[in-house]
Amino acid sequence: MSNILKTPVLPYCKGCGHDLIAKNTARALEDMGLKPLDVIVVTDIGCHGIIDGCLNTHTVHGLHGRSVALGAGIAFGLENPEKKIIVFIGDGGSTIGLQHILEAARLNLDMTVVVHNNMLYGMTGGQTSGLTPCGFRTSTSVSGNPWSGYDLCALAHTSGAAYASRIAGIGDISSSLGEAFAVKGFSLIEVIEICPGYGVKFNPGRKLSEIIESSGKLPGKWENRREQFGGVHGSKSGSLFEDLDIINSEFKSSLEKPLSLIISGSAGEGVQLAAALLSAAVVRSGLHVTQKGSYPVTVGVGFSTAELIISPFQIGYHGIDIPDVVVVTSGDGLAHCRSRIEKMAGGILFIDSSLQAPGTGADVRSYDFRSIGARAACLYALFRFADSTGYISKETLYRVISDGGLADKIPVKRISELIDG
Ligand SMILES: Cc1ncc(C[n+]2csc(CCOP(=O)(O)OP(=O)(O)O)c2C)c(N)n1
Ligand SMILES: [Mg+2]
Repeated sequence: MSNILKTPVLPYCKGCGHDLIAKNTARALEDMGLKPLDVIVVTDIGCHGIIDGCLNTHTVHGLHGRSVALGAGIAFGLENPEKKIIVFIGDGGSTIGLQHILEAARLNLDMTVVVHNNMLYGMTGGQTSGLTPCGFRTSTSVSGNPWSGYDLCALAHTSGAAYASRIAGIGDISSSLGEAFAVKGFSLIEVIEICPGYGVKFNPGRKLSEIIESSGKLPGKWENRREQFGGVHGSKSGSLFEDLDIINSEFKSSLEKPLSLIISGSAGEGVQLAAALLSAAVVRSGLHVTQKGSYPVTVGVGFSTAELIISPFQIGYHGIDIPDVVVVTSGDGLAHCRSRIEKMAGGILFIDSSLQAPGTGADVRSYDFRSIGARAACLYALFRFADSTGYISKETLYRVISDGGLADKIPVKRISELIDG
């Protein structure tokens, strides 16, 4: 009795090649001395996929066509190179998710894909798949498939698979499976079968060997001598936060409740940079902040808007409906947030003096922000915000600029003259 399989009676139709593959897979793994938990089987959607419940191995059931991508993810993350990753997939799934196979082959990830090629979509009623041979009858090609199927082994081989083989699903295939399992790197083994439910019914009297012969996709083995992907096994990238500088809070703020701030100007005029500098100053002041940028996909033209929530408390949601404060430095910026400015019943609107402020309940404060030059207008406006609200000190902003090495690039002196007179 197999220790890989929970039961000798598998839930397949009588005569199904999937049964042969499952039993021979178990035999091959046992011959290799692998214990059930040394093996991770990822199955796809389809008749072959119902094997999960019969396996003592680790199992993951994927979405249709995506099981190779799941297997690839496991290969990338797995720290123990002794574990064996096997993906079970049908002819339907392997052509629906063909690119996942080609990518895993191209990277030569350490895994084996077993393609259960019964030449049609078995589970859903016998429809034609991308591997159905020319002339083979299915429920959707009643007079025979007019096209030939992909040569999956050739595709895997030319994509870089260390090993690809095609065999007929007849007799003891455990040594062929074992050969594929033993490969270090990406191996694919395509097992050709006839679905006893639909293949036999639609193609009476045809023999598997004759179908294989006339398909032109003959059994064979194709190898590439290459190293398995070097990045695999234990070389996971660290936390993305590890590389970030810790910002210490060394200044104080008088802000007692959350404040929502929209900064809106034109692309290329430093809106996002100014918002990032203000955010850093906010953190230095012992507060929390979220920053969200929005701009057209063509990033070089049109508006550029940053939305900030500044709060003495942790922020659970970064969306802003009606803002407390809006800073507008250009016509593009005004057009983008005009409707929200109009909805403001209070708060403050800082707006460039070249622009006509919309009707709003906000306190409108107009300054010639652009006099300092378009690229620094937004930052100058944020100094005005800091100066008139007092939530963030100007000192904190100056410190963020100089610590960021930006003192030469930003007209700090001119800003200071304009603000402090
Ligand atoms: C994304 C998605 N598309 C379609 C289906 C419907 N569906 C379920 S099984 C199947 C066919 C499976 O055929 P194959 O991969 O050849 O496996 P077999 O049943 O023949 O073993 C399809 C199309 C699905 N479950 N999910
Ligand atoms: Mg199939």
